[in-house]
Amino acid sequence: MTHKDIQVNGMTCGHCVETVTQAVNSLGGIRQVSVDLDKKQVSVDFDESQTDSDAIASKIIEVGFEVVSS
Ligand SMILES: [Cu+2]
Repeated sequence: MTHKDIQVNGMTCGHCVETVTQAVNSLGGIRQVSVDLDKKQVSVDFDESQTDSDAIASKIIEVGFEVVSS
């Protein structure tokens, strides 16, 4: 299991949190997703044999947010 904290710009409310959480959860191999709106941080636990941080970042970008660092 790998843990990754990803900095994401553009999340402003609970709806954004829900959108990002659902998008990341739609990928295979995701174990847990939590979003800290104040820190603009998306924390993900995932199985590195099924996905990677690039795929997660791409998914977040796909639903309309900016990944600052992953
Ligand atoms: Cu929002």
